[in-house]
Amino acid sequence: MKFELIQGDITKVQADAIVNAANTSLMGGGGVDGAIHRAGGPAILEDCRKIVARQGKCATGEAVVTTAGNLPARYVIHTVGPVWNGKPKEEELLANAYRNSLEQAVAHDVKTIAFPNISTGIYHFPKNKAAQIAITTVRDFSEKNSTIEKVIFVCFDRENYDLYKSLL
Ligand code: AR6
Repeated sequence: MKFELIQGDITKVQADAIVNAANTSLMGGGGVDGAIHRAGGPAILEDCRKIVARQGKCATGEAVVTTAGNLPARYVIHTVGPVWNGKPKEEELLANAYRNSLEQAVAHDVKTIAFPNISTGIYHFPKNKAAQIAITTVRDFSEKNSTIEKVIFVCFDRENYDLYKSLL
């Protein structure tokens, strides 16, 4: 598995799947979630509604898959990161969000996947801790799985980009 690091807007990234930092309602929001729904168009929300009708809300740490609509990707993998309150359980939930997104990617034969820095915006997870969890979780997963060829970490802000650069 190859790792790539870029600074920019995930809606512009060409990959089989891009990951969305959603909320449990799956009905859209601000941050990267808002950007993905705006750029991808209404087909994404339509799929989200169907998923919620079928199986209810998406629990924190879980992941679901929809079309990517007009985005240059095949799928959007929506996962829900934890809101940061400083409890150890939140670190586990963030790791689950990355792991379950990767599991969904494998199930959909995704070879290239792009991740935003889940939970580090509106949900206030400390960026340094989040970057370590993201990289460790993806690396551990890659040791057991060889079907995903490339993981792209997409950092929107310079602080995250610099953190990832030094950790990778
Ligand atoms: N491309 C890549 N990364 C982005 C983009 C973009 N276009 N826009 C923002 N980021 P956030 P969260 C970065 O707040 O903390 C939503 O309302 C941003 O700089 O999007 O998981 C949801 O509906 C930050 O580093 O997600 C939830 O309610 C990272 O993406 C809630 O926010 C995550 O920031 C989820 O909060």
